[in-house]
Amino acid sequence: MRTMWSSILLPTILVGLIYKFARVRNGYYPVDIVEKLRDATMPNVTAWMNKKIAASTNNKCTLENAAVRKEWSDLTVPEREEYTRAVTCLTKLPATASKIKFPGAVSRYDDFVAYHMTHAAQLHDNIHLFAAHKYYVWVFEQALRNECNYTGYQPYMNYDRYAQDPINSPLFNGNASSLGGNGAPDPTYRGIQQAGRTPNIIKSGGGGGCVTEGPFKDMLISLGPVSPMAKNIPPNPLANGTGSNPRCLRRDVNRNAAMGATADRMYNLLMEKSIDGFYNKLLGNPSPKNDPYPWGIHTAGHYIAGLDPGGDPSTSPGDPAFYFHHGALDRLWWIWQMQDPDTRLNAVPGAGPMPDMPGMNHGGGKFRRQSQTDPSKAMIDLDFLAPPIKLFEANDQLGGNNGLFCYIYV
Ligand SMILES: *[C@@H]1O[C@H](CO)[C@@H](O)[C@H](O)[C@H]1NC(C)=O
Ligand SMILES: *[C@@H]1O[C@H](CO)[C@@H](O)[C@H](O)[C@H]1NC(C)=O
Ligand SMILES: *[C@@H]1O[C@H](CO)[C@@H](O)[C@H](O)[C@H]1NC(C)=O
Ligand SMILES: *[C@@H]1O[C@H](CO)[C@@H](O)[C@H](O)[C@H]1NC(C)=O
Ligand SMILES: [Cu+2]
Repeated sequence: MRTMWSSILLPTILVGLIYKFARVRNGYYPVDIVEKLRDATMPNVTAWMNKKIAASTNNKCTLENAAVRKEWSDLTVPEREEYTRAVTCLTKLPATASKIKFPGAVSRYDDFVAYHMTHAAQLHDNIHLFAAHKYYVWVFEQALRNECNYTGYQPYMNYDRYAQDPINSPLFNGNASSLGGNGAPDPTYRGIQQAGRTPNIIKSGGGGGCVTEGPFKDMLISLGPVSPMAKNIPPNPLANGTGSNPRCLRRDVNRNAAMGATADRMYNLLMEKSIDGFYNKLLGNPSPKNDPYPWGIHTAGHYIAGLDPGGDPSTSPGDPAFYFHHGALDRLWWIWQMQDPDTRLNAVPGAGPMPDMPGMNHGGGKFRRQSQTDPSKAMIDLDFLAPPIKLFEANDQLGGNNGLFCYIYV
């Protein structure tokens, strides 16, 4: 059956794929081992999609009509500027979050920070880390497109392209088509402690103060901090961090962090056979030995542009770089899943009882208890950002959520 469908559908799929693969790669960067693996995985993706189409479970999503999320440097300069303009637009639209619960939420952009800062524990538990962030980034992408007329899709960062010299990269060189530059030097900022690792600190990259260049130099940070990463960040007037605390975007663009996410490390992660292995290695558990940058890719990616709010686990989406990092993790998860979609699509890390997203009344208590033993019953609750969906809907970016999820990474 599968072979028959493959051969029947091949011509149309090929037309689609040729179109998709006609991506403009930035020739400055050599093709890396993860890009090669992704390309080598595409026939498996095609075969799997053909099977879904044959079974009518693709919800109208095909490789031809899928959105394409691209790497930042592969976008043209006008495309990069369109993206940062759309983000700035969200920072100018009014917040929809409750003024009582989040008096410091000023803008539509802040809505996402407000949600993340109050759901950080659940967003990052073993069952939700991948799927809830997938949904969250997708909802952000929808806001850019639907509320700010952005015509592209959420870009991701290929850490490997920037690891050696992030400050002079198209992502953080501070020019008009970057995400802004490093923060001004703050000698009081020493870096991020990494308990239990050797070395046990991601040393400062020399920044730490306000971002002074690029499209986000005037960005108003208001929510937080919850876990201040440096001494000179003013405390929030409310204990829970939701009060109004207007201040600048502070950054430490950091090579020491970025070097923990090079292509060899990503590839090594992708070679993990089990979802637990993939999850633990992503988080750097156990800490790699004899590695000068033993952070794990999740931590490395957050501290490429750490500080305030980028380095604060609760309010990190307040730095636009967050969406590039979580897009990148989503891409790695997808490449990992697609090595063997039949068994990996709905693989969920963590054996035994699973946590669930508290404060979630949508399914009722009974529903919640079931989800603790059966991940197929678990939900993702984005509260005021978007309707709740089943966890497994977000595991599938090619047809999940009634086909609303339909995108690939190139
Ligand atoms: C934060 O604390 C303030 C003051 O106690 C409270 O009014 C507000 O509802 C809290 N916000 C959240 C999201 O819990
Ligand atoms: C988006 O485009 C529509 C239609 O042209 C326009 O009415 C609206 O003001 C635009 N929104 C923004 C935020 O620019
Ligand atoms: C900003 O940097 C990028 C990447 O190096 C470059 O392509 C672009 O032309 C620069 N833009 C300006 C205005 O200097
Ligand atoms: C493609 O799928 C086959 C069969 O599941 C698997 O053995 C192979 O490793 C996959 N290749 C890639 C590059 O994902
Ligand atoms: Cu998060």
